[in-house]
Amino acid sequence: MSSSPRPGFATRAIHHAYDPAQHQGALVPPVHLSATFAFPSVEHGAACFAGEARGYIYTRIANPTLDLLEQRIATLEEAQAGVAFGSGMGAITATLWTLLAAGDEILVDTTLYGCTFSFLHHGMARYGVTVRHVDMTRPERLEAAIGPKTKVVYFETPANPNMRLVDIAAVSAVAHRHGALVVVDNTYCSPYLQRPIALGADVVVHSATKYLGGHGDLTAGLVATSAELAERIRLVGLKDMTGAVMSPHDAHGILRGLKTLHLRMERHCDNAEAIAALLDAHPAVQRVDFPGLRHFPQHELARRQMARFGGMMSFELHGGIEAGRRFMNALQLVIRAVSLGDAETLAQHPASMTHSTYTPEERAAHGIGEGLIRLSAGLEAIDDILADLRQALDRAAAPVRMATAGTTAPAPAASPVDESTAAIA
Ligand code: 3LM
Repeated sequence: MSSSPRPGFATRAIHHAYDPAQHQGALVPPVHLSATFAFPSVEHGAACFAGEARGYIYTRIANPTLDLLEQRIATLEEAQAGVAFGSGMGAITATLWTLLAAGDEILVDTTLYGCTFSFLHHGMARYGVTVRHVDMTRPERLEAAIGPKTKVVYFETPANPNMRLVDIAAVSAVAHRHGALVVVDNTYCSPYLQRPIALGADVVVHSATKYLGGHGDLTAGLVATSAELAERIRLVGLKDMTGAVMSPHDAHGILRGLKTLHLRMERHCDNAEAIAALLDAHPAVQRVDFPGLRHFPQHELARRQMARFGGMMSFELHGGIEAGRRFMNALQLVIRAVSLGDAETLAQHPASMTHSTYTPEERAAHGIGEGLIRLSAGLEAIDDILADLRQALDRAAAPVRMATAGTTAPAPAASPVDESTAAIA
């Protein structure tokens, strides 16, 4: 019998780095709420501060409950170490404050989450860091743009909100040839679907508010990277530059969420595929951006890079933003809310919500349509989600149909579309 070199993903998500026997048999890891930690002697305290002895000092620097979560995200992301933060933006800003200084350049993809975009342009840029966008779906463009001042290459894949994919291995190879570090926001996939470090990236950042927590009841961020970079990010970006420490209560919530990540992600993916098929076949819908659709322009890359196609999608309706408003206001089960990765299916309008940090001109230049709707597939019974979407789509399309038919009759409740013809691969 061969012994397995490493337990499977779900086993590590449930057991890694915790032994009940070391904690009076407690199945669930204790939550260490203490902000500060007692030193056995002045000398030991001084040695801890000097980095000469191991020991907890203060929760903004390290805490046993955060420690366990950091070890869990490290093993799941195939990294050496993790660092926990009070939000995804805490993780992103602390990482970039650590890796960049005045005079350096960061190259970022065309499309980014709204607050990441505004942090770079309205934050970093004020401190002498050059921020330039490059279309990272074309690695040859990165090769042409990268230079000796480029210290960091940064992207999301899939990108929030328009689902563009970036080839992590290809972009990492270009960046490393030029001595730049690669930082990937893996929030949309979670490590269950995609592991950027195994593909060549140096740092993974997460909004753990999303799939990792999974229940919409906490705000948190995580970083996974090498032991050396994690220590720098902890001591510079976390301890001094942001102070964006995670609450031990929230670490407990994420440790609980991680235990079911593999089950939840499978259901998010199942539901998203069925939703995308409905949207793709519905006459009210102009275009669906979902990596699982055979006609999605980067479908082949999605198959190579992601274990499945994820729970996120965006789409535009015929009739643009007005039809989009009618659709969103007609939703009854699906909730109108930002955020993603929750048990509830969520729909939001990026141009007026998550990406309102861009000007209309910037949104146009960055491929974020004014009529785009973003949907996060939840975990509800799929028939109920589809029924709600169908009735809302029919209402969104109703004025167009009435005009065409020259009648004021209400639109039919059920769509005549044959969803079985939709092109999910
Ligand atoms: C959202 N996103 O609805 P926090 N990286 C990505 C993200 O999507 C987010 C963050 C980082 C949304 C939040 S918008 C007001 C609500 C890809 C967050 C930042 O700091 O934990 O929110 O993560 O798209």
